Formats: sequence, C-alpha cells, structure tokens
Amino acid sequence: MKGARPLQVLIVILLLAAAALAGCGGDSAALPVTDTDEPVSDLTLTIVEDTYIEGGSAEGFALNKQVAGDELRVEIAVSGAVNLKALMFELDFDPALYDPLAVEMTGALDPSGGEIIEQALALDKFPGYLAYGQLLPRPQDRDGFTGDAVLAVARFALAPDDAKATASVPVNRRSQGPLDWNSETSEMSWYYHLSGDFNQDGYVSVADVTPIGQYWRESSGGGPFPMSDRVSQVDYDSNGEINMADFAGIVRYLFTGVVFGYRIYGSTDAGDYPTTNDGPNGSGSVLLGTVELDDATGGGPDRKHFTFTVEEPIAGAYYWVRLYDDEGNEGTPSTIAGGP
Ligand SMILES: [Ca+2]
Ligand SMILES: [Ca+2]
Repeated sequence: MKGARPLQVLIVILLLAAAALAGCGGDSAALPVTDTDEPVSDLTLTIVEDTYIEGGSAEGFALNKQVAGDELRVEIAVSGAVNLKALMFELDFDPALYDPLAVEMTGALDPSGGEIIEQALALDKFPGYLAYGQLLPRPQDRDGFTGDAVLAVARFALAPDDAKATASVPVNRRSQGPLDWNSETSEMSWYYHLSGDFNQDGYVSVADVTPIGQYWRESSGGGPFPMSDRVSQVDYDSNGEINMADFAGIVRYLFTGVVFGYRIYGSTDAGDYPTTNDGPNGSGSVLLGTVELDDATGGGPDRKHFTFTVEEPIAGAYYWVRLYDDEGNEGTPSTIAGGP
C-alpha cells in the first residue's frame, strides 16, 4: 500500500486485512470506517532489533490502516511469530497529515493475560516520528508468543504539525558523572553517564526500553545500585528499583546522544571549568586527548567505564571530561577533579 491511492481502494484492502487477522487471533474490535476525501499517505514501519530479544522471531510485520472520522487507526500485526517476547518499532509519517494520539497494546503478546511492559514515545519536539515498545517482563526467564496477532494499535488525529528536530549531545544535569583522578598514576577514570541511554550505545531511543524489561522490578534492597553495575545506568531516578518511573529517562531525553566519546580537558585554573552544561571551556583549558565510546571497558552486565592517562601532568592541574558528538558539539561536563 504505497503512495496516495484512492481511499476507497485502500479501505477495501484494510478490511480484507482485518478480516484475515480476525481469524488468526487478533482481538481488536473493528471501528466504523467512513469515507473522506482526505489523502492517506503511507506510514513507514521500522522494526527495532530488540523485538527479537532472547531468541524470538517472526516471518513479518504489517500495518493495517483504517480511517474513522477524523482519526487514523493503525494496527501493527505480526505473522509467523515464534517465541516472540517483544515488539519495538518506529513509525515515520508526514506530520502535516497525522498527529499521534496514543499507542495501545492488544494484550496478544501474552495470551495468559499477564503483565506486559509498554511505552510509547511521541513528542511534540519530534513531529513525524513515533516509537513504541512492549515486552514481557524479564524475557530471559520465560517463553514468548507464537502465532499471528495484532499486537498494538496506534491512533492518529488527522492534523498538522511542525518540522522534525535532530539529535543532540546531552546538556542535562543528570548526564553529569563523577571524575576520579589518581595523582600517583596520573590516571583519570569515570563511568558512562548519558541519562536515558540504558543500553549504553550512545543514543537514547526506543531500544532503551529493553534493559528496563530485563531488570524489571530488580531492587538494590535500599539506596542506589552500585555505579559499577549496569543496572545503575537503567535506574533513571536512582531510587534502587527498576519500574515504570524509569521510562521517564527515555521520554525526557529521546534522541539525545549520537555520542562519539569523551574529550579530556585540563587547566591550571579551576575557572576554566565550564560554568554551564552547554557552555564553552575557558580560554586557558587544553584538550589533552579523546576517548571513544568503543574504548570503554565494561558493557554487558557492567556499566561502561573509561580511563585516560595524562602523559605530562602539571602539578595541581584540574581535569574534566565532556561527551561530544559527530558535529563536535560538547555536552555536560563531568565533575572537576585534580587541583592542589
Ligand atoms: Ca541507547
Ligand atoms: Ca528507578
């Protein structure tokens, strides 16, 4: 169903698709479909790789679209699923035509009626883009869905919006981490801090829903998790438990990142440390080197960790590191370390 075809042709196709799904376990109720002269342009569905977490697979995914009054209803259907434990997708659409209202799961992913984690991401600052994830809690410990079903329904108002924004390096306070300086070895070290980037790939996206599911309901037993443990990165609000509240990190910082790594700065004057998270380094600061995200130790079950050795340290100098992106923009600095 590509291009702006006459709507009546489209509706016939949609009804056929809905009928086929109804016989295959899809449980979504049919909405009354009304004629309209509004053009219906395509939505582009991208299935995110984490859909296939823990051995899940599927033959295919399809969008089934219906226009009902001034609302567009889009079913996301899977066919030939085997042991499927998640559905994560991105939808790109023309924001001049569609304004997202909601995405709702059908419950089909768990036929036993158990809990399903879900999160929809459609933000005013990123028009034309919607991301959504649902997954079974702790997918590593259980079986998934097998068969054909409608897994989610997205609803859009037929309404205008603005242009899509681009990704940016983090400049938020929550992305600030502590920097350690060892004056004996002239080595600095720090843990990865990019708020919302729970899978530590340098970018906040719908795939960051997955670690929440993997650590679902995990508790520290009191207080924050140890910073060396990856779960501390997933615990957005640092309350020592992984739950719904931690989705806020993805919602708040969606598209933050595209991070290359860290730039390492030094100065003999503490006044060169940036005064704001997006502010410049002082004129006396020196770029000592860079560390790429891929240079980290850790990853997997551990929080990413970085080290940098200063070749010719100056006694009493101050140090800090900053994330930077592919355009050279610099983000939130670490805390300042060193000094007399
Ligand atoms: Ca990420
Ligand atoms: Ca938490």
